[in-house]
Amino acid sequence: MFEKYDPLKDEMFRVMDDKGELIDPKLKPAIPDQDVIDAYKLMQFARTADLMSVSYQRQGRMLTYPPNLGQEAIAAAAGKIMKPQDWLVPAFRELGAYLAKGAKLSDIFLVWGGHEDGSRFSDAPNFIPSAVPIASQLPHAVGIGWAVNYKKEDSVVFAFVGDGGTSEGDFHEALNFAGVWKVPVIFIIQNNQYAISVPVRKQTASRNLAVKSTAYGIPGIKVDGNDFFAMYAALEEAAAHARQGKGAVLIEAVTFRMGAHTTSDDPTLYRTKEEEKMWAEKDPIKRLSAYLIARGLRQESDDEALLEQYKKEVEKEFAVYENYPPYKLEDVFKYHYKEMPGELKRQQAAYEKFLNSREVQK
Ligand SMILES: Cc1ncc(C[n+]2csc(CCOP(=O)(O)OP(=O)(O)O)c2C)c(N)n1
Ligand SMILES: [Mg+2]
Repeated sequence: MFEKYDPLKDEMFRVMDDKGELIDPKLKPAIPDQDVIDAYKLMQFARTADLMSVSYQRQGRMLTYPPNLGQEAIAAAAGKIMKPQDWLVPAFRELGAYLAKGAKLSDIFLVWGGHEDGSRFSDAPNFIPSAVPIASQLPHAVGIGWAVNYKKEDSVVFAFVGDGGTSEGDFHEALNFAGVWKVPVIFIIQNNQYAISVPVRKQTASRNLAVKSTAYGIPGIKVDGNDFFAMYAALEEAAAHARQGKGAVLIEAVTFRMGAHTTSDDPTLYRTKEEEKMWAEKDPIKRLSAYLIARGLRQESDDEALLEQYKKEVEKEFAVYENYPPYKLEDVFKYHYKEMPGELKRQQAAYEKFLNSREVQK
């Protein structure tokens, strides 16, 4: 697959068209119908949680939130391919992968509510916290991959980054070492066309993002990220490649962020209605839904009850988050070092004094 879709040829791997019809049945990965239904449900659950998160934030009940709307197929496919011993090294826009890894939604809410306890993801082993400093997670992913090789473990590292992240030095350093050390890391670029307001065409002069793998001597492939089957097939092959000791793979998943960058962004300032409409036609949930309906694996009317049930589940998880004990001031300081150095102690004391000052009290 990686030779056939050599990124230098700039061809995009697709299995389904925009209407959810198979382009060529031979391309469809061997995946049981029930797994496809489960993936569809995960995508719907993630979307429900996503839309509700934006609304909670608007009600002033959450600090910030980066919408995943339109990108759900990528995380759902990764969720299906990841095994329990595999590592998830996230960026911050792959909610479905967090959930598939076993993270509780209430913990994810804690993260976006600014509470450090959420980042522990105690029910999800081999999962490191979300990385807001863009691409800083990728050298960590390579380090984990190196440790996996050193310990002769059977784990693959699934590392996420955005299109904007490919311009960071960390991205290039990570890919370079990944190539040299042959680490079992799958780099998944979610090319959602924008880095906040910067379109991908202003980000790079490369003909696509997958091609960046070529310079580092690792296979790369450009995939339709709104096509669940294409993402599943590419990730399955990449995971087999990594597990066989052949090293890293770079996947460019072409998608679109249908929502805002975060809840503090207004995309109407930098993109057009036509562009949004064009991408709405490629909505990954609509496409998988059409596929399942055409095969009699579900009915359109099933969604109403499903979404009602999901809304209730999300409300329950949100209540856990809202009733969680407040953030302790010392938490801001205590996670940096095993033992807090004097300078940090001084900063903590100064901050406590500030919070108790008359200026803040009024
Ligand atoms: C090192 C660094 N620089 C800048 C920022 C501010 N910032 C947050 S998200 C973002 C854009 C990221 O774009 P992309 O990598 O495409 O990911 P997306 O948000 O589209 O998922 C920027 C510049 C940051 N968080 N870290
Ligand atoms: Mg982006």
